[in-house]
Amino acid sequence: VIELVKERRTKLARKASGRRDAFEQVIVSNIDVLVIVVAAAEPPLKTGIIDRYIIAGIDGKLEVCVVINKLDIADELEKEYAEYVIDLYNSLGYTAIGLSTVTQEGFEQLKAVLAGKTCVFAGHSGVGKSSMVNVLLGKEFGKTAALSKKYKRGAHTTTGSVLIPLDVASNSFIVDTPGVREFSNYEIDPENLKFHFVEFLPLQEHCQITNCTHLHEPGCAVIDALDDEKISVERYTSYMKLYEEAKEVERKKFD
Ligand SMILES: Nc1nc2c(ncn2[C@@H]2O[C@H](COP(=O)(O)OP(=O)(O)OP(=O)(O)O)[C@@H](O)[C@H]2O)c(=O)[nH]1
Ligand SMILES: [Mg+2]
Ligand SMILES: [Zn+2]
Repeated sequence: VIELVKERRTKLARKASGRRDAFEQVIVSNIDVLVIVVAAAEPPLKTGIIDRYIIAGIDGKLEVCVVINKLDIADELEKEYAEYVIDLYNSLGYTAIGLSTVTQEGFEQLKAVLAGKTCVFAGHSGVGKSSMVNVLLGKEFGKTAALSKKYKRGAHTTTGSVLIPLDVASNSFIVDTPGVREFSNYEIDPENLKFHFVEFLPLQEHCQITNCTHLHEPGCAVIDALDDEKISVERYTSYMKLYEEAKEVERKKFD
C-alpha cells in the first residue's frame, strides 16, 4: 500500500469537547517549534496558559519558545513581571523572548528561533500572533483587529490555521492559528503530570517517598525547593491546578 498520509512525527493537540465525550483535537502536526504567545498587557499576562501549552509541546515532541508581546504598552509593574517571566522560562531551558510588534524589539531573537523551522504561533486571542506574522513578512498578510472595547478581549480575528512561507530558501514556515479562549490538555494522567515539569526532575530522587506526588508528602524535595524559592510559586501553582483537574477527569471517567 502506498503511504498517502505522512506519519505524524510531532503534533500540537488539545482537548476539545464533543457532544458526548471530550476528544483529542490535533491543531497541527509535523512542525518543529511551538511558539507560545502571550502579552505583557492587554490581555494581562498569566503563566497558567504557558504551562498548559508547554505540556502539550512536550507530549507532541515540540521544541518550545515563549514570546511575551506588547512590551511597548506595559507599565512599570507589567514590564517587571514580564522580565521575571522571561527569566523564569529561560532558566527552565525554554527560549523566552520579550517582543513588541510596534517597536519591533525582540524580532532578531525570534527570527533566530524560526530560521529553517516550521513553527506554530499559539495563544489567546488578541495577543498579537497575526501582527507578528505581518512584521516578519514585512507586509499585511493576516487580518488583525483591536480587542473588544467592552470585554478587553481578543476579537477572534484569525478563524482558521494557515501555513505561511516565511523564507522558502531557508525552509522557514509559520502556522498562524486562531486564538483560544482557554487551552486544555487532552488526557493527562495525574501521576504522569510531574514528569512534565522539568525543574522537578532532578529533585524527585531526593524525595523521601518513592512515587511522591510533590503535593503533601513529608520529606518532599520539591516542596522544600518551593520553600527555598528555588521553584517558582507560579509553576508549582500550575502543577497543583493541573493535578486537581486531571484527577477530576479521572473521577468522572469512573463515575
Ligand atoms: N501596542 C501593541 N499592540 C499590539 C502589538 N501586537 C499586536 N497588537 C495589537 O493587538 C491587537 C490584536 O492583534 P492580532 O495580531 O489580531 O492578535 P491575534 O493573536 O492574531 O488574535 P486572534 O487572531 O484573534 O487569535 C491588534 O489591535 C494589534 O494591532 C504590540 O506589540 N503592541
Ligand atoms: Mg490572528
Ligand atoms: Zn516530592
